[in-house]
Amino acid sequence: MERERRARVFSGIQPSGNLHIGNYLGALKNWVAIQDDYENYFCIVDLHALTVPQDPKELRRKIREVAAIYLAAGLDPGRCVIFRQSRVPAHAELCWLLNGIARFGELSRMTQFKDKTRKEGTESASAGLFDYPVLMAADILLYNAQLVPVGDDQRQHLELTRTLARRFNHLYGETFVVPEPMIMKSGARVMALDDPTEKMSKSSPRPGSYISILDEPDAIRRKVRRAVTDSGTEIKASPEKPAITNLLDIYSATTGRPVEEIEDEYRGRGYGQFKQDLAEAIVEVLSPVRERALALLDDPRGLDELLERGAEKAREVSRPILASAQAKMGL
Ligand code: AQP
Repeated sequence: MERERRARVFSGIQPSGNLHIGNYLGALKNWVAIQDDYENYFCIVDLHALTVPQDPKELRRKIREVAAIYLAAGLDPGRCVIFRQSRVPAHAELCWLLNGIARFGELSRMTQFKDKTRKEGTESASAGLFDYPVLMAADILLYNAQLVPVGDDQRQHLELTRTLARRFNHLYGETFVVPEPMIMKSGARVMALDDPTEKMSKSSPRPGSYISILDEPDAIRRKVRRAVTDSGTEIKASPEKPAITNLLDIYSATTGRPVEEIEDEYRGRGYGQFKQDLAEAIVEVLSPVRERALALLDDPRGLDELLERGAEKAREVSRPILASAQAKMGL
């Protein structure tokens, strides 16, 4: 397939905490797998991270850490464009244009906003957190991406992106490609280890709720051992057993083995052995990523330069698309 004819892919991760196994299985692993099939733009969405308070020094450090994890997980800058969102001002500019057509009502229905404001209430939430999905729409539409590989948690945001693209095209004439989600079956929704009704989240204040990609092997073993389980001893996925279902899903996504096969293997055996084997499977996958990432972090300037090269390319590709939207709107 010629490079020009490949469909374009856009996706990103916020540098807002410790990247975890959910980000790996729901996003990164899939990005690596499709690298040769598409024209890929993988972004570190640092503007999105500002929608909740960040310590500036820590944010700077996290941005490099995410870049190192992208590379360590197997993204190849020769085959994809890796860059920081804030180094391409067109993201914020297109977000503002789309704010003119996005509706308060539709943003109010976004479950991520509701989840993230459940504890503190909406009064103190930033306007940015409310507007997060519009910036995400800008990220994607700015590259006329046809496909967006994301975890299941982002499905609703992607639907809004599609709505905004269609609305813009209808109001101002054909401008944006309406993107399709690309959601893999396995690993698409990894739940918290200490509460399987909650999504595993990197900004969680409870480190025991997630397995970080940079966790040491012993920390991984400890977290898996302490992961909550359901009543009974049967190792079987079912809606009544959300905790064991989550662990089975993680096992399956980590090893590539179907859930049923794993259930068969552990039939009649207790949680103890299952958890021990699951922990080893996770260590086997994450340890090499961790080691490569730590080595890459020894060269911060190299990481910065790589991100800057990516941003140059992203600016070049997105500039005419932003210009077209501006012109259509009368600017
Ligand atoms: N628990 C998850 N299971 C599967 N996929 C997940 N993703 C996130 N959590 C899970 C996928 O990772 C990508 C990056 O997500 P993000 O950083 O843009 O924001 P998020 O979805 O809000 O992720 P987190 O970890 O929950 O971060 P915080 O706590 O900072 O908000 C996306 O493709 C997402 O689907």
